[in-house]
Amino acid sequence: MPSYSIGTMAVTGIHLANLLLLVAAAAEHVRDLEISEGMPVGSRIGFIGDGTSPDSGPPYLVVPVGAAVDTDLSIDQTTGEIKTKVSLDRETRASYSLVAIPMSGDNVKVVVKVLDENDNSPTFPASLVNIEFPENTPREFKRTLPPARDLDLDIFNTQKYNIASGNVNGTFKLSSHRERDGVLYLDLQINGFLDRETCEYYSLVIEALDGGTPPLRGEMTVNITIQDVNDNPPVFNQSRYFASIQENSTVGTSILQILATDLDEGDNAQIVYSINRRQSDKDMLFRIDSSTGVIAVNKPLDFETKELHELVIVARDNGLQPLEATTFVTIKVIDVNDNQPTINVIFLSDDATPKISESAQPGEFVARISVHDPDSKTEYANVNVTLQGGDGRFGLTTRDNIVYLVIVSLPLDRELQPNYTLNVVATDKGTPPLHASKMINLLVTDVNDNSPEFERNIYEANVMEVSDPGTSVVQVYAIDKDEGNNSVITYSLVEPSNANWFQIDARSGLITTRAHVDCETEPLPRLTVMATDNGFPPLSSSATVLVTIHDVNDNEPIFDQSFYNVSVAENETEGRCILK
Ligand SMILES: *[C@@H]1O[C@H](CO)[C@@H](O)[C@H](O)[C@H]1NC(C)=O
Ligand SMILES: *[C@@H]1O[C@H](CO)[C@@H](O)[C@H](O)[C@H]1NC(C)=O
Ligand SMILES: *[C@@H]1O[C@H](CO)[C@@H](O)[C@H](O)[C@H]1NC(C)=O
Ligand SMILES: *[C@@H]1O[C@H](CO)[C@@H](O)[C@H](O)[C@H]1NC(C)=O
Ligand SMILES: *[C@@H]1O[C@H](CO)[C@@H](O)[C@H](O)[C@H]1NC(C)=O
Ligand SMILES: *[C@@H]1O[C@H](CO)[C@@H](O)[C@H](O)[C@H]1NC(C)=O
Ligand SMILES: *[C@@H]1O[C@H](CO)[C@@H](O)[C@H](O)[C@H]1NC(C)=O
Ligand SMILES: CC(=O)N[C@H]1CO[C@H](CO)[C@@H](O)[C@@H]1O
Ligand SMILES: CC(=O)N[C@H]1CO[C@H](CO)[C@@H](O)[C@@H]1O
Repeated sequence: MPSYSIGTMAVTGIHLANLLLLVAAAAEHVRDLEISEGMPVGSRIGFIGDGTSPDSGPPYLVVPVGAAVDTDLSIDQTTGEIKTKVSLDRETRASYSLVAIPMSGDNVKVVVKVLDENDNSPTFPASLVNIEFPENTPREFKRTLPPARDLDLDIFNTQKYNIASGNVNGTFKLSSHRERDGVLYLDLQINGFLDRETCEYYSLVIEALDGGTPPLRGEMTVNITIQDVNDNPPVFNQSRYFASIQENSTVGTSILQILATDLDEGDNAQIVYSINRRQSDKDMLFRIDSSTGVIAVNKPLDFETKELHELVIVARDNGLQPLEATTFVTIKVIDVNDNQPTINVIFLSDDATPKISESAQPGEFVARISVHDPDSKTEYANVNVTLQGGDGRFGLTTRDNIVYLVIVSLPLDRELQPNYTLNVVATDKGTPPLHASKMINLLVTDVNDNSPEFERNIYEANVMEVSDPGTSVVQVYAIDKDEGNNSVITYSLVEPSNANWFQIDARSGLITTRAHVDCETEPLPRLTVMATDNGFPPLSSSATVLVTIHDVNDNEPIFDQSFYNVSVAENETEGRCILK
């Protein structure tokens, strides 16, 4: 047997191995001791001998079997008392083993078991966890959270989790289960509906409790961000929109702005406006700014073509699966007085030319006038028609204020006034009113209402009895105020009393002798000339021609001598009578 040495410090590796062999061979008793962890330094654990009281047998030679016996325990080799050298921590070392070899008797194997105390709280690996859920995440969906760990055992380990705060409306709940490794695993579960538009952020404080009395506690903040899902369609701020625009507005003029909003966020809330051309505004008279919603004139407008435009406007968000909304925009085009009334005149003469017979009776129709006002929907309405000119001889009549008739109101006389200038004026009721006028040059046509008129009622003429046939006597002249054939005059002689002495040229009115006149038969012949026009029926008038026929001297003149011989001196003065 080797010599004893006190304590274990001197025991070398070789010696220890030998001792262990010795211990193993000699061990007979086992002494189990217990002490709670965390007891103050110097607390008695027990005695080697019988565990509770000092021994008589020692001193012992103590041989540590496990580690840390020397540093954590103090062993009185005389009394066999074992005390704590430090405050023991089960979580660091749960048991100590040593072999005590007495001077005599059996070896005692001592095992000191450190009993667990609730000296550790449940602890989460991180104090803040950020997680995200899409807003349409279904109920009961689970997300595993990092579990809290507690180094203590059994009841002193983590026993449950609670949501300590932040669980608005009970939106979340927790579930947990313990695995074989003793860890209480934690799941966050959705208990209600996630709607980012109602609440986009939750901050939950989750506590973990162990089973101590009182329980120890650890906590963790879970920062939950609700991610947007395109679950809201755009919404217009009005169900209908109305606007009006002047028809002469230039291209590009803004008419109105519409607005749609989307409760979602990001692209899901970004709105693109468009005009549904399949259902409206196929002619592309309007355009809309896709981002601002401003509707503007795209092409020139015309009230007369279309007065009311109904646009179907679509607002679509920019989500991956876009949602859209539709609204209606009514645009009224305001009439601007840009169209003159047009005047249509139809003349009621036989050949539809502007003329009226001078024989027309008051009330007789001259022309039909209709006025078209393109600015007005109803064709001829709202137009005031007046007639100017015509010296009051013409008037307007209408039964329906749509068609007007120009009528003769006073008798006409072409010979006084052969034509009239009439002015038809149409005025519409626009502001300012527009005028349209039309000049009519109305010709008064002739009627054979005037007889030819001789310059004189009585013509006087002289004719020598000896005159040859064909000698001019006198020229008569008549005029006719009518025109055309109505004024073409034919002259004639009424069957004369002295047959065949005179004749008249039908065109010129020149009266000539036709034969030898004889003073002794009729010294003062009286002729009646007729002037007849070419009208239908013809009119005529007459005049009288008084002719004087002169007698001729029958005796021839006789000279008193048949030969006259007279002598004249050469220096005779001029002018002196030389012969009679
Ligand atoms: C909680 O519920 C109330 C009543 O239903 C509701 O008005 C409120 O918006 C909810 N809050 C959250 C954050 O869900
Ligand atoms: C929660 O998370 C969001 C982003 O996920 C972050 O902006 C916010 O600051 C966090 N809150 C806290 C208290 O950490
Ligand atoms: C449209 O017409 C009105 C009335 O004639 C006029 O006052 C206005 O200046 C016009 N506008 C344009 C853009 O031509
Ligand atoms: C709707 O939005 C448009 C454009 O911003 C605005 O002019 C209009 O006044 C809004 N309508 C209502 C009822 O708020
Ligand atoms: C037409 O105009 C005339 C002259 O200006 C006026 O006296 C008359 O009252 C008007 N008629 C209508 C129907 O406006
Ligand atoms: C209208 O009559 C006048 C005389 O009153 C005449 O000078 C003019 O030439 C005539 N115009 C037409 C077109 O007949
Ligand atoms: C005038 O009379 C002649 C002969 O009678 C006839 O041929 C002509 O057509 C007439 N002219 C008119 C304008 O009536
Ligand atoms: C022709 C003729 O008889 N002539 C005469 C005219 O008179 C002179 C004189 O008196 C005569 O000498 C002419 O013979
Ligand atoms: C008139 C006149 O002078 N007669 C004269 C002509 O000539 C002769 C002769 O010379 C005169 O005697 C006339 O007197």
